[in-house]
Amino acid sequence: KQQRMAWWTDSRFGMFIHWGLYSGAARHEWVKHNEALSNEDYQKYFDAFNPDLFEPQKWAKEAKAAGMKYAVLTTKHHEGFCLFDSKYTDYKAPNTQAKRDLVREYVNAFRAQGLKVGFYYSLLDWHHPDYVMDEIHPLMQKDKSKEHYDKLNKGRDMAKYRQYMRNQITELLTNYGKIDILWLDFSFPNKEKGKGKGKDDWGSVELLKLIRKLQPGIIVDNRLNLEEYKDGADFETPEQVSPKELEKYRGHTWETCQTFSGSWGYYRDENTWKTHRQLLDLLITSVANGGNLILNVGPTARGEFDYRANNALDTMAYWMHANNL
Ligand code: FUL
Repeated sequence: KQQRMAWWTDSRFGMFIHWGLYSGAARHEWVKHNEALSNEDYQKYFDAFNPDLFEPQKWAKEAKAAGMKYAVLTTKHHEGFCLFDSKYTDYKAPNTQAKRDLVREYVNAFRAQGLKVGFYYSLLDWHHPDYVMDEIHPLMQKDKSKEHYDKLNKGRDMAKYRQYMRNQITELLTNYGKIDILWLDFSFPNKEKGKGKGKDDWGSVELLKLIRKLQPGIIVDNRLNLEEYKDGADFETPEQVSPKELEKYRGHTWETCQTFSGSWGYYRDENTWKTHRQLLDLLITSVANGGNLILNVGPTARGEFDYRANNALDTMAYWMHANNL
């Protein structure tokens, strides 16, 4: 395992990319849940999705200049929309005005810059017809009664959804060459506490076996929450923690994921952007405590980085350059 992790530990800095239909809503990647939008409400973001400014080569160059050594892209986020060409769904980029597999272009562009390539894949799926709804499903907010859930879930079958995930993960880990990281998101560790779904709902153990078989060198995050299973996770994922809290992770293998502002998806009107000083502080503190930082960019639905993201990345690039890093 140590050998498998060597490049990752050495890299220290990566780029997270959250991109999907929610980028068009431009107000948080959880918008479907937060506003309890139905599939019909949400359809307009699919119809309007047209990434005419998508140039992944630009993204890759910016990542490289900022000193990042790897990237992780949301191939499918909780909304269920796939940026890749999957045989198992119509809810995918090739069926939008994009008319093509955007994951493939990302992979090619980042590899061409010598960066390692990772995939984020959401276990949650707010679109799949077999996905059994629960309290973190978007429709829950309207009516919390058991009767309502039973009605919604009639005919839904998690076994079929598990098969769908296995099929899609097989596609992702077969059709794009060597994939360096798989970032699965997310499972609740204590399902008994009554929240969300746990390892049996996802078929986590089986899923992980499949992943390791298809890509023996791949590095997998810890969000399957398989504590009892030794090979269950390669790194911990402290999310949006303060630089001070990072001290707690010393001695562990970890990557802190952080946003420029409060959300992961593009949120046009959000004004809580971290200062460049704060971003550098996060990077320095992560490295000083023996961990990685994966900094997130939420591109617009047209496929470009917001000017505030570009400015921040430029500052990081300048700082790297000034320090001969
Ligand atoms: C969380 C997700 O719910 C967020 O939307 C985001 O993807 C973050 C990295 O992980 O669990």
